[in-house]
Amino acid sequence: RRILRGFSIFEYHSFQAIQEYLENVAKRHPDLVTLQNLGTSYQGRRMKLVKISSDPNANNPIIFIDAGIHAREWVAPAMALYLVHRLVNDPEARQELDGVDWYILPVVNPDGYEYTRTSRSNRLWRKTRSKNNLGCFGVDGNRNYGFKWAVSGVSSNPCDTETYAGPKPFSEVETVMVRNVMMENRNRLKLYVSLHSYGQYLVYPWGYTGDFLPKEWKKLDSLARTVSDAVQRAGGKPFKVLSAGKWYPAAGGSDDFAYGVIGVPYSYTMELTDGYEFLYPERLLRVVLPQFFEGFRAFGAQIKKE
Ligand code: ING
Ligand code: ZN
Repeated sequence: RRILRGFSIFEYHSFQAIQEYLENVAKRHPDLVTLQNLGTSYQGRRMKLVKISSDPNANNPIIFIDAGIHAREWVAPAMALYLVHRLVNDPEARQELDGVDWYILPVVNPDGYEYTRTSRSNRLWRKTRSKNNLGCFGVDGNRNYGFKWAVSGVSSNPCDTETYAGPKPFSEVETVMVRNVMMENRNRLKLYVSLHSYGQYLVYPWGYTGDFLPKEWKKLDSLARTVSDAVQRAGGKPFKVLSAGKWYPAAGGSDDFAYGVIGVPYSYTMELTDGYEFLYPERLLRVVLPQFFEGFRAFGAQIKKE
């Protein structure tokens, strides 16, 4: 379905095209959508938080979704954008807005994202693009958050292309921006979901250890299963639900930070799609994105109930 002069929601887009789409949505729906400038990425790309609210003065609970902390996981920004599209344009989905505000940051790591788009050989880049002293580039944004930083599942080698945690917690401007969004809204933030790919996992804290679970793990587990069921009812694959650390321990993830430091009661990492690793075919987006949306409806329903 074509919207906004040739922009298809079921395609992968450049960071600039994504930004233009968001500007257009905000312009067409000023009553519903505002864009908050968060600052610029390492290479100077302007990052904007999409705030969708039918009543910005109501102090509603907030659901915060981010995507694209890992450059190569293209289906995650595509899902975040689709979420914006449905919440704004679908009259039935608009019901999900009553009583809940949705804050969406579709591309946390725009420098890395653009790097994966520019040449075939860079397609599987994961990290940011900040330069470090060894002449290597990038930090794993999902090892860079300041909770139990670097205690497990990380590399301390700046040239490691996968899990380098950075020289210190929040060394990356991009993770600082996400932290700022969480800090500024900590009282109203009830659900945080970080979108990744791949493997069809829906995991919750702790990520830094698999030895034990948070005290309230049953709440986290049960909502995740509700979401997975909703996706399955829509024809999608179910999610594997467990704590991130029981899958594989890794510290410095955004979901642990949201849960352990900010105190967000529901915090998840969602690994979208299965079967194509990081190269999820564009032609299948129109099949899976609507299925995943039903999962977000279930998330919204729970937060409304609380
Ligand atoms: N997986 C996440 C990663 O950052 C994760 C998920 C985080 C698992 C923390 C366990 C602990 O490794 C992907 N695909 O990036
Ligand atoms: Zn990832």
